[in-house]
Amino acid sequence: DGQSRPEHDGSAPVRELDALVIGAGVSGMYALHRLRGMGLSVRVYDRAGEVGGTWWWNRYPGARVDYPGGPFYCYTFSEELVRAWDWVERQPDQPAVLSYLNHVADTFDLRRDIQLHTTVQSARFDEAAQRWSVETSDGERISAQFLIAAVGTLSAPNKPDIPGLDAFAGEVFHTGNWPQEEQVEFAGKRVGVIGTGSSGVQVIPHVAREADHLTVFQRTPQFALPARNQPLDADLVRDSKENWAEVRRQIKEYGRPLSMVPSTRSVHEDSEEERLQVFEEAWQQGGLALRECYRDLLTDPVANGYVADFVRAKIRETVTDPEVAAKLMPDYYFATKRQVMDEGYFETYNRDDVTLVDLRTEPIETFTADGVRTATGEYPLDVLVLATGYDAITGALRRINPVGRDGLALEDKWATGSRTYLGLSVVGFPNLFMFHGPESPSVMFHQFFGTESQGDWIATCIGHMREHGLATIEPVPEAEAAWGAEVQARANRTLYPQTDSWFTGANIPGKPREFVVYIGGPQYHQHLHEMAANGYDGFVFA
Ligand code: N01
Repeated sequence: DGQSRPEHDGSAPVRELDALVIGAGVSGMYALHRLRGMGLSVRVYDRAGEVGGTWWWNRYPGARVDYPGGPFYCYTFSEELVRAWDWVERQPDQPAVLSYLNHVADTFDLRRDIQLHTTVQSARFDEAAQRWSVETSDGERISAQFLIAAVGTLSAPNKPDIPGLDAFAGEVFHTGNWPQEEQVEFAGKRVGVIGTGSSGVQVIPHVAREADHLTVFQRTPQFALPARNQPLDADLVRDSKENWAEVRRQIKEYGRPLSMVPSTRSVHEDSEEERLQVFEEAWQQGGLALRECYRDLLTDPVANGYVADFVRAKIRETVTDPEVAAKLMPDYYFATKRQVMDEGYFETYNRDDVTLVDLRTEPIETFTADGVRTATGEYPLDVLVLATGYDAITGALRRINPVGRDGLALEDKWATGSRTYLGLSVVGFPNLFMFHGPESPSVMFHQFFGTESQGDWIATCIGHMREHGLATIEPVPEAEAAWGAEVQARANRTLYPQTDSWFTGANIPGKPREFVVYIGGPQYHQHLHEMAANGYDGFVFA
């Protein structure tokens, strides 16, 4: 714990900390463990009722790790921790991941420095003190040398601005803000789901099985792939535990274990017959196999067209009513939105009690007290599920809106683009560090390893500053500009920026259109640590 000192004006005492961490999810917990281990006073604040971040909030039925993360969806830094935990499924469900994160909190005795049910309301850099001044929802004031944003990439829910939504008299739930205590009952009810991204595609089959009637309101049809979850192979689990150092090395070098590294073959090396065979095998294998069975599916429009046609044919085969199947045909570049995985999603549309509304041809006009009115129909509803996603990557920190030097608010700094240096730091915001910030590999790299790599970098940097008696660190504008250009150049070698998605900010009206993820994760992490070893090129200390 940091020490508190009373203010001269008689107001509440200010808590003094070396580092204040916002968020008690995967990154915030690692930051606490790592920095406290160096002897720093650290405290974590989270508005949630428990640790776990996204895995605490996303309790909707069907929520699970949706790619075959298997025994590798976990922290990698401690072999003891790896050995102490047994994963059961290739794609662990939300309760399993949340239990694991609670186990981590207990193992490393993290809870005593985590303050739950507490929102960080404001953060301002005090130039005279060279420290961050922070206020929380319970009126506490904190002065910290370092402000560490572990706020999550998909944690600021997007509630769409649909006319009349507030007039709807039924229950409304967002998948990312699911009730914690009560069980949501769908039985005997008419339920609407808006959104067919990863969350919608996971929740829809569950709701369909329970509800009296389900209406899905779809704006963009999806290239969902079969997840094909299964129990974990005992040999794989044993081998990975026994050889964890090697597993970790592979994750560091390739972003994943070698057995899961994408093919280096081009689609153009194969005949049509061979290609279809490769696609079919990958489809049967499930998970990300189809996206990764050739190296050029995400860079070459022709290659992408082949696999897109293959998936569209699979959807047509699965959905019995051709008119419904036609509405489900995706028409963006395959896999350029975050890949959606499904467990019986398309089959759900063969049920008599499920209706698909295509919002492109039949837009919502308004919500009423009883349901939805579209251009051509009325859909009475008792319950509405918003699976409408997030103000991703930048939204959570922008909502806190830290104020840096010269009164510069982050919202203004990022009004035309989320400029950062290395996705970790921002010009004008000394001693602010971000986990998985914009322009870092964030959601396109092993989440836990990425956290550890950034957390280790932050810890080393703070150690360096203490050793040399330095009060602040901040990137220089040239480094920030060059990094932004590098991130965009890498993205532009792929088809990703050509699709409207949360990767590009296109899902939030008014958000700057830019590709906010650094593609090329392993190189990022190498670069990060080499740069530190070479004297923190691009930063100034004071
Ligand atoms: O959100 P999304 P999500 N009117 O933004 C639609 C991770 N995740 O919560 O595509 C009508 O992908 C929107 O339509 P469109 C994963 O990284 C992981 O599903 O913008 N519709 C879209 O269909 C994922 O990518 C797991 O045209 C509106 C949907 O809502 C990320 O979280 C599970 C609308 C939003 O899809 C976000 O996924 C779940 C409007 N006004 C999520 N506004 C794992 O299992 C939005 N939509 C690990």
